[in-house]
Amino acid sequence: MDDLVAVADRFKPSGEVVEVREFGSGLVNATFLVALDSEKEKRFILQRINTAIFPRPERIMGNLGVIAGHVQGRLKAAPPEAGRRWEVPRPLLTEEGGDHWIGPDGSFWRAISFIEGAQTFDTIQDAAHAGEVGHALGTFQNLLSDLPTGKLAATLEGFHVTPRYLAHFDEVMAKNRPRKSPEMDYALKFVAGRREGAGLLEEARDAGKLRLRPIHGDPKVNNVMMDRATGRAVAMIDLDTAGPGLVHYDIGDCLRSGCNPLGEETDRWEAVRFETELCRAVLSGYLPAAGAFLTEEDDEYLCDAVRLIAFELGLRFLTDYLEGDVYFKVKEPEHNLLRALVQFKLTESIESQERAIRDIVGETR
Ligand code: GN1
Ligand code: MG
Repeated sequence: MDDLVAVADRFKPSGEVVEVREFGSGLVNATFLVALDSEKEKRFILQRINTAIFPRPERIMGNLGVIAGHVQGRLKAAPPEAGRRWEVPRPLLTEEGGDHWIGPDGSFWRAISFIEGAQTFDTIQDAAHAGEVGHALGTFQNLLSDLPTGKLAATLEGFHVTPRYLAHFDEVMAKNRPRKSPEMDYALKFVAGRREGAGLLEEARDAGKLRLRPIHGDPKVNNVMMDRATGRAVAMIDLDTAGPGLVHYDIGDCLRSGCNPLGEETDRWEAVRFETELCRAVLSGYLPAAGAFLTEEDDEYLCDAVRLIAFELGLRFLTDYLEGDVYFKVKEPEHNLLRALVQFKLTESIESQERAIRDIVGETR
């Protein structure tokens, strides 16, 4: 703990560090909430970036600076409508003026401002919450829609390119023989039956039908901060994967997360369902906030995107389970297998309701 206080001390905006405690439910980085005895900034977020996963963490910080600057400019020119606020996490600087600090052991630390008066939820609460989650993603993308993608760096090369995850799964399978169980059997059959079509979004991009834009990369429910008083979305946090990408990755991820009321950590995987009424709510919040940049061709791929991103996340969890949990943090040995089953059940539910989802996309546009 003393060490953490010393690290936090390097970033403190004012006052003394009174407490550092673990915070949030992220699966990759180590996150802490730092409390200060200060009148000004009372707390901030301190994180140790997992450099085994993010090999170029300085790119994350570069993007964060570019995004914060751009969005602040846009908000100055056109503030949010009455009754709403919109905030962007800001990087805090060290005394030397750097946006990160590298520890003697090579660990990469950064600090970001805390958004006061707001909270996150790990699972979707109701349709109003779903609408706000959609609104948050649309607002985020809209505020960056005039930022040239060249200004943002890729922090994880090919992050949502599903065929890459299939190739990695094959490599891992070639080296490991999974223990037999009905669940593993289901999971392996599930993947085998969905190899075709995994490259749909990439093919559409290569054919010039979809193009790269600034995206968030990880817009799941608990990355949207909700105002405690008004219940409205106030910020998208965790910008580590923000960069150039297809907006479809974002919409797909937001829907796979926002339309699964049991949440991605449930142990009732067989009961997992994609709720189309929540899908309607997310899209009804998303589309007006996103504004004019979506084309008809974009619409065409929205339904495929949600199916693909749910499948991709399941495949990532399954691969990590087979590889010995080298990527996602786990609380128990079968955790990643269970997470994979949740996403596969969700994918199945999306597949079986494709017609209804396509209709909702049409109706909410
Ligand atoms: C990881 O670490 P966290 O919780 O922000 C992952 C996302 C997954 C998510 C699933 C860099 O995000 O892609 O959708 O877990 N982030 C990375 O909860 O791989
Ligand atoms: Mg994340």
